[in-house]
Amino acid sequence: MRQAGRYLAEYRKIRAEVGSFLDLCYSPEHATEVTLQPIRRFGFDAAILFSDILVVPHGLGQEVRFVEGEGPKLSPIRNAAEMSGLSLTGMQSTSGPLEPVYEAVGRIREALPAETALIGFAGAPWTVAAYMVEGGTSRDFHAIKSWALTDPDGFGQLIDMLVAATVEHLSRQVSAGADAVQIFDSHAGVLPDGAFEKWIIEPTARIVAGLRGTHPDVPIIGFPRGAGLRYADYVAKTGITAVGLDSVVPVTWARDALQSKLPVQGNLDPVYLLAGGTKMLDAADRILDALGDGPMIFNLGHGVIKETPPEHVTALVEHVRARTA
Ligand code: 1CP
Repeated sequence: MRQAGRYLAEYRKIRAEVGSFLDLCYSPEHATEVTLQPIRRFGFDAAILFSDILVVPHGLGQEVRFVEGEGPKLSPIRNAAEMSGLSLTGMQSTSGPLEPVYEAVGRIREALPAETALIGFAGAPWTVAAYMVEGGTSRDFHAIKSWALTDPDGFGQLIDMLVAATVEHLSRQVSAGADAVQIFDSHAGVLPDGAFEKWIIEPTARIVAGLRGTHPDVPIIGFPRGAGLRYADYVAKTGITAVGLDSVVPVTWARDALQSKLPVQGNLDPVYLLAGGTKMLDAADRILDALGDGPMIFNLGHGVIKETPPEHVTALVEHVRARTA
């Protein structure tokens, strides 16, 4: 969960040298370096590719910028007619705009120790569409929800395009050396009941099936953040290999309803990592007490907060390693 990033001085140094965030994502040399930094410092079991979910809209032809201190800015697409500037051609070509990302994957796999897994990733269609339709980060998701709930056929065209682009994007990462992939549906929790199946579960199931067509055995981790009780349906119907738990899912429920079926990942609230000390270690213990006897990947429930002292990460890793040795 954002193991690379601004909480690390070595990241800030590279970021300042390269300039813009997207330039960093598209520089194989520098993206490789910042992916390896947390592995060198903390010795995690897996690295996650340094990239962003918004390279896909960029690959489809939408204007994407990252404004310092404000986050992503996109030229919003609010109806099917406004999709005319988008095309799958770049994503499907072997000389498209995302080639530097796949080159980085190959370089990272080569540089990592054999026992360290490399995780590739993409945003799920709903979450990526949220940025494409809202034009950036949103608080209430009114624009995308209005389009999806009132014009499902038109909105479905955008989702269909994102399903195809995501299968391509993940498949290329696996071909280049990713050992597993994660599908981030960070905004899955904002849909009303009834729409979750159509815009979260179905597109994810199609991506899983599509990726299994080219890479039958690659582990696929799904992360439907905020899904609540609908986690159970998501696990039953998407075909994912493992599921990422957000920080609000009760761990004993997750153990009984989910971990009995597949490995779970999560779910320490990043605020504990920011706080450090015994509060952090106690919170980690509660997760390990509930989930430690079944298949699990210890992780955060969301991204590392930028003010987090790196020493807290070191202390957490030592604690979890000692308990699971
Ligand atoms: O200026 C900087 O250096 C940018 C901060 C940053 C970083 C480090 C952004 C901007 N993206 C990233 C990298 C990133 N993004 C990774 C890298 C790998 C790692 O974990 O080390 C990953 C997996 C993502 C995925 C991502 N991007 C998600 C899904 C996961 C999540 O956090 O929910 C989302 C929603 C984004 C969009 C995004 N990227 C960046 C920003 C500021 C945002 C908007 C976030 C929001 O709307 O709140």
